[in-house]
Amino acid sequence: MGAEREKHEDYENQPARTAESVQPAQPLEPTQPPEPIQPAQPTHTVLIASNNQGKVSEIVESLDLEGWRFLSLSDANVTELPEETGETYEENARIKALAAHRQAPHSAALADDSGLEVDALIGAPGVRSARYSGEGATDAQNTAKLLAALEAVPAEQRTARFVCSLVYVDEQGHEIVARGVCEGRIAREPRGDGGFGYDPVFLPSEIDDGRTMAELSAAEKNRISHRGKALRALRAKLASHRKTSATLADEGDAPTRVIAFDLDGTLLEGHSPVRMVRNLVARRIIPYTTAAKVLWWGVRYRLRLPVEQEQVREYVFRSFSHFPAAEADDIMVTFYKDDLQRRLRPKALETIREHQAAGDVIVLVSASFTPLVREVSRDVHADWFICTQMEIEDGYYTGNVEGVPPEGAQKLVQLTAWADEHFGEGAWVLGAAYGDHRSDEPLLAPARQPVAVNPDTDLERVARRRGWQIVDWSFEPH
Ligand code: ITT
Repeated sequence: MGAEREKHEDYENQPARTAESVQPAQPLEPTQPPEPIQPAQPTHTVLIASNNQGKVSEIVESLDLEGWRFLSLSDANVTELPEETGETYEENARIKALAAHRQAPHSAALADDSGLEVDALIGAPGVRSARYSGEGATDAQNTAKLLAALEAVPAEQRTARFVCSLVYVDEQGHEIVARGVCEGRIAREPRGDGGFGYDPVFLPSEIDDGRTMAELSAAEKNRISHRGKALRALRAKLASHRKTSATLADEGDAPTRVIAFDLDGTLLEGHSPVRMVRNLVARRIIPYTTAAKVLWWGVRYRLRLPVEQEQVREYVFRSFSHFPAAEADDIMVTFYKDDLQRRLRPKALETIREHQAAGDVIVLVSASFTPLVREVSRDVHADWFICTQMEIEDGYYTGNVEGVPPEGAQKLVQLTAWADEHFGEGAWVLGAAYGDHRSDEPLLAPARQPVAVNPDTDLERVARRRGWQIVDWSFEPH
């Protein structure tokens, strides 16, 4: 762990590797001729959010991506993961990945949640697999309980499957999810000492020679296992995000069409930070004095009087400074579900679906905050989002912004940087851009199809002068 991984261009066709074959990259000899210039590949540090050493080694062996290095929880000084309160593997994996990401915000995080589902036990132990025979249970105790529960169950009814969900969260909080399933049956007694967990009693259907999962080599398990499948799906998704211009040019692809959507007043009926403050006041999370300042800010924004975006951020996030960032994020997600989710404009959703059907890449570009924009992005199945990231120190929001917030001309700057990195300079076009506010003009101007959505008077004037499309997406949320 912690070592730079070897480079591989073709993620899908790599040979299976063993733990011994993983070597730190060797420094170049000074006498070697210079390498031809390659498109820059960023180095990513990925924190594996798991205390299960069996999982960690399987993940590190399978996920050897170019320019990546892996850290364990102890490498990153992350002492504990939160309770797994989700009802699905994906929810639990997200809880672990986000918690690790918050404690080490400069790294990406990857979490696995997995389990064994036995048909004769109506899907048990499922998400409770690690705790089947109680908190802190050992693999041997869990396996013994399982065999006892199935004692009277005949061979043909001992069908089961391992399921794995992976949640990967990158440095900016963007999420990629992947899943894998491995079908099999439960043996009568444990055999083999490879793998971990329920492997000694699991007879995988894909290698039907009587061996349990614990009797397979690491490479055999990786080929058929739920985790191996989920990791391959994740690698493919990661690879498609990292396609370079060289690859696109080689394939002779048409340029990728990127479609940019602003959030507040465009996708959403309303302004998310202002609505959130109202909600937080009603829930007594922030004081009335702060609320008054933010609401006054909102009035000035609507009246197009000069406003300082950073003021509203500071008001909101200073109120959060006495909660751990994880709790503050949960508060924001609850607000999204209670309020913002039903304010997503149906016409916006329909437009996104049309672009998706045409194979376009959807990117949300919003000055609103990560937990809110991430939820919208998930709901509309956007390919990416760019938003304001607030600084976290020692697990608490400081009220300062991390980096530069995407507002005004920065929306286009950050979208261009992202698309150049992912598709290659010159290999993508801004197919369409949707915005509502005069500050969205720099984002809309270079788009092949600029669309002013319920624009304010300034943007409407520009749109009329330049012949941009103007649409009315307003609706009454209930
Ligand atoms: P982390 O949460 O720290 O990652 P954990 O072991 O608690 O580790 P889970 O909550 O995801 O992880 O529980 C998964 C349990 O499912 C695991 O402890 C095993 O009992 C079982 N399991 C998952 N994958 C398995 C595999 O490949 N082979 C055998 N058992 C597995």
